[in-house]
Amino acid sequence: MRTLIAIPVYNEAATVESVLRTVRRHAGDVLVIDDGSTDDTAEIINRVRPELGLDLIRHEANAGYGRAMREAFARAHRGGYDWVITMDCDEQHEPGSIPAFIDAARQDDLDIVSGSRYLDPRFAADRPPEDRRTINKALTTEINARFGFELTDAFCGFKAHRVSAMRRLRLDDDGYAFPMQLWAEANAHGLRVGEIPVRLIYNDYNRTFGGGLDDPQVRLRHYREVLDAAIERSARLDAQTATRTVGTPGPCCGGPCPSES
Ligand SMILES: Nc1nc2c(ncn2[C@@H]2O[C@H](COP(=O)(O)OP(=O)(O)OP(=O)(O)O)[C@@H](O)[C@H]2O)c(=O)[nH]1
Ligand SMILES: [Mg+2]
Repeated sequence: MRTLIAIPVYNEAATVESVLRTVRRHAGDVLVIDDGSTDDTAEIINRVRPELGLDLIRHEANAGYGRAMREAFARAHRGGYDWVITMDCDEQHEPGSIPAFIDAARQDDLDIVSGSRYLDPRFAADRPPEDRRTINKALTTEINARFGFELTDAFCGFKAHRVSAMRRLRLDDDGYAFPMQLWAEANAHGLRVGEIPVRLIYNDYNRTFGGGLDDPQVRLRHYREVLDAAIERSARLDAQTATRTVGTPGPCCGGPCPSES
């Protein structure tokens, strides 16, 4: 089972070196997606890259978290990896949990192993800002209600993804709402999703999303819009496929084919 670790990075000069050094202790193949950072992130990555043997995708201009995820899936596919584990670079995800994701993936009964900061109260090291918790709870409840999932954390960026399953999904969101599209497409393609507990770490209460998403109402509305659009699109595409199938005579089952009646 070949696994790639993929880390999206945007302005993480304070933590990028320690995260990459620690990850390297738990993983062989590491991809960094440096997305037009404007602080010292790029210089730091360039300095440690030869020693740590990192694979790198760099954008001159910021393209977004979702874009980075999609590029990680594509690079994992091209590299012939079976699984790609994504994790953040702000020290909210412990590299020491990577073996737990690999073990869960190795069970071979899931397509997405999602970290959850709310699955096991013993893992609740810190308290997230109220707006983060409220929005997470609201959307996680909605996603479970609509897809029949039993998630406890729909927003954790620490996940293991089966590369072949990701290939089947129609993903095109570039921003922070990417997880909404991922869950909708996972449902539409019947993927098996599950969770493992990860530590809830909150070390910087001044972090921002930017792009107007720091207003919780705006952010909630945006996530819902992306979720609704993904659900509506897959329903539309499924309907088109169904119509096409009805239109085209299928393999003859020996009985009178509908098209001939
Ligand atoms: N490639 C890329 N990575 C990004 C972008 N925005 C954020 N990231 C990275 O994605 C990860 C998650 O971003 P965060 O801003 O921490 O998102 P979050 O954890 O939901 O929000 P916080 O609760 O504020 O930490 C971090 O490693 C960021 O550096 C982006 O535009 N492009
Ligand atoms: Mg974070």
